[in-house]
This record gives sequence, C-alpha cells and structure tokens, in this order.
Amino acid sequence: MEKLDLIFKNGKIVTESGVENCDLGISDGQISAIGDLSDNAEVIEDATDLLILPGGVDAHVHIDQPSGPDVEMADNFQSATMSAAAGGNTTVLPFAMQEKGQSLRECVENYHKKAKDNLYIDTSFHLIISDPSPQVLGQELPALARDGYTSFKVFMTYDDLVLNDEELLKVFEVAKKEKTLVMVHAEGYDAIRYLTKKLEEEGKVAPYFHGISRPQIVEREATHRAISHAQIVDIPIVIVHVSGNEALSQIKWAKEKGIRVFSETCPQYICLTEDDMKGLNMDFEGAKYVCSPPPRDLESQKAIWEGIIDGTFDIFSSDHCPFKFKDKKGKDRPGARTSFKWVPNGIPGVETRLPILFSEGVSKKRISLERFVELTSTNPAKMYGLHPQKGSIKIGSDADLTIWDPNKIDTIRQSDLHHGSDYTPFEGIEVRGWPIQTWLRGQKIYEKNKFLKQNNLGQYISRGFSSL
Ligand code: DUC
Ligand code: ZN
Ligand code: ZN
Repeated sequence: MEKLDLIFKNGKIVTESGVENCDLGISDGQISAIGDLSDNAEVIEDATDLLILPGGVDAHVHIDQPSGPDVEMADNFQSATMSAAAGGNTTVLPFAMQEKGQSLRECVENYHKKAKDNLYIDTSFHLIISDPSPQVLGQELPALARDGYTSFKVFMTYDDLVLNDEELLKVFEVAKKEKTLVMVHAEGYDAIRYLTKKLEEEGKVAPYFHGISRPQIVEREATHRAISHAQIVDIPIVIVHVSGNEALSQIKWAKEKGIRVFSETCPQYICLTEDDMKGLNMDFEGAKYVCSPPPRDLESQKAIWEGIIDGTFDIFSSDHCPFKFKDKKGKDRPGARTSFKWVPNGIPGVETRLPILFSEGVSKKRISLERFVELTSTNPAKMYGLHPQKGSIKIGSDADLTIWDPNKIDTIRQSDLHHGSDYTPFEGIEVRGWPIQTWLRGQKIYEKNKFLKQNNLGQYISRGFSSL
C-alpha cells in the first residue's frame, strides 16, 4: 500500500452506526484507509484509550450579527471558530442575516468579508430572511439556493425579523421550488408583545420575567402554526431550539402523522432552568441566562431528554449567540437594566455543546456513543447538505476528527474558554469526557489549550441539498 500521511493506531473509531477498534489512515486531508494497517505513514498517532469521532458539526451558531442599537455580539469569526475548535468542532454553520431592505446577495457578501482569513474551522452560511420582497423571493433567494446556500431561517417573532403568516407561506413556497430547507424560530410575536406589555405595566421587569413573557404556550402555538403552514405548502421544516414538552408534543404529533418536520434542541434546555434567570436575588445576574426560547423547568428537561433518547430530536446544536455581561455594548449596556425587554437574547455555548452532551448523555449512560455522533455531527451534516464530506468517518470523507478522552473529568470554567463572552452560563458544571484534539482535513489544529494552526486554515464550504 502507498505510504499514507498519517495513521491513528489503537483508537476506537465511533460513527453513527457503530464502534470499532481499528486503525485509521489519512492522505491528502481525507480518510483513505480503515482497518488493520501497517505502519507505513509519515506520522503515527497513538490513540490508546481514546475515542476517534467525526468532528462536531454545530449547525446553529450566530457570529458577528448586528443585534440592535448599542449592542455588539461578543464574537467575531476568529474568536467564534477558535472557541468551536477547542470544543471539538470542525464545522460551524452561522447565519448571514438579512437586514430589512437589504439585498440578500449584498448581505451574503458582507458575511464572506467578515469570515475571510478568519476561520479556524470550516464554515458554511445559512441565510436569515427578514424582508421577503418580490425581488428577494423571485430572484435573489432562488439564485443563492443554486449557489449552495441551501437553508434559511425565518422568525415568527422580533420586531426586526418577524414574518407574518402570508410571508411565511411565500418563503415556504420558494423553499419548495428550490428544494431548500427552512429553519423556523417558533414563538408567537403578538402573544409575546401582549405579555411583555402587561408585565412592564406591573413593574415586573427583572430578567426572570423574560421567561414569563415567552411561556411554553407561545412556543407551542407557533410550532403548530409553522407545521401547519409547512403542511399546506408541502415542505419539510426544522423547528430549531425546542425548549420543552409543549413544542415537542406538536413535533411528535406531526411526526406520527407522517408530516416532515425535523427538530433541534440545545444544551440550555437540559442544563438550565427558568430559576437561573432569577440571578442571586431577582437581580441582573439573571441576564446571563436570557435566551429565546428561555430555559424552562425540570419537567421540561425530562421531556427534552426523552426526545433526545427516543429519536424525536434530529440534531443537537449550541445556538451560540454570545454577548458580554459587563460591557457597555453587552447585556449590561445602558437601558438594559430598565427591563428584560432590552436584554439581548442569547448565550455563548459553541465550546461547551459537545462536552455537555457527552457527559450528561454518554457518560451518564442516557445515550450511546453512536447516538451522540448522530446528533452532533452526522445528522447536522446530512440535514444541511454537507454529508458525506462532513459528519462521518468513511473513505473519501474529509479527515475532520475529534479525539476524545472519555474519562477526563474537569469543570466548565469561563477562564478556560476561548469565546468572546465574559461569562459562561454553564459555569461550574462537572464534565466527564472531553475533546482533547481537533483535526481539520488531516491537520491537527488544536490540542491541550494550544492552537497549532493559524486562523486561516478553515474554508468556506458550499453545500448541496439535505439528505436527511
Ligand atoms: N434565536 C436564536 O436562534 N438565537 C438567539 C436568539 C434567538 O431568538
Ligand atoms: Zn431563533
Ligand atoms: Zn439561534
């Protein structure tokens, strides 16, 4: 056999369909041999007692998005992809967010400028459609879909992003024609506004009331509405960041009826609760946990686990949306303290997604290693048209690998993380099982708190259609 660039010996290879003790060979950045291999390689890596997994694919992250007056996201592409690499990821899918009145093509070009030469890992953009004008729906969106932007997100809430029902249906129609996948943020705009106004009138403005203003009913109603609209147009959709039993019940109902709905959940819905938003004493510390949909209660965490275990959830993403707590432009900016309404919605999590699910899921024996890989790498890659290049360990796939020490125990600490936020909502959680090396297309990019390659090894990846 020809001399290989690299061979991993003595490791356990984990894919979505099994665990195997065998060697793994790599040439030209791709997986080129799997089995009992001779030592004919430039480099031999010993993976004794370690697991070799396909690199994490985080299909839902927000990077460098405009977030309202005086608000800045805490990560640019460099810090976000650095943090992602340290957390065992080799691909991220951030959003190119259209602002009202903006051309979609111009929006995408802006995000490419921000990302250029700043990527530690591979990256591909979803679009956010906030202004579905005839020009956008008739020309720009179809053209971009054909250029490999094969998924986009729509919002059912937020002043600057919300689409009404007719607009949703029109966007769905384009998705049907172009065979693209629509991600839906399902929370009902009018109900949230109604509840927020009432809470403010009663003086209930602390971060905790963010959760009260967006109860599960609001998420359930919008989830059902989105599913119904998708059924009318006859397209598959993804309900993203599902937080509890109410929305999940709608997804289960749809799946049982044979309606094509995919679903995603995130670490915050298995690790945090609404009580975290109380802070120390209904104070501003609670802002550290403000995200949307908000964290729920212990019953909801149980329901989310059931969905993770029984296969209802298709993917597990971070919804990384980082802001600073102690910064004029972050959660603590002037005005933010006057009401939960002004606290930016989002928490950092791209670096902690994989360790949290590994520890809480695999180490605590709730899910198998295979299911872990399926939820965090293979299914996101399939869902968004990146498979088999990404998300698998197969001959010809990119050699994007994460090496895991399943027995390493450590506690999540802000001081160890690489994101731009000045806190982590997951501070203090003890984790058993950590990613210890990250390899991108056959090159070791991260090991033991060291970045071994520059921030321009990551590439922009153009995607095909969903194969899930
Ligand atoms: N939706 C997201 O997907 N992320 C952060 C905030 C939000 O509303
Ligand atoms: Zn959202
Ligand atoms: Zn998000």
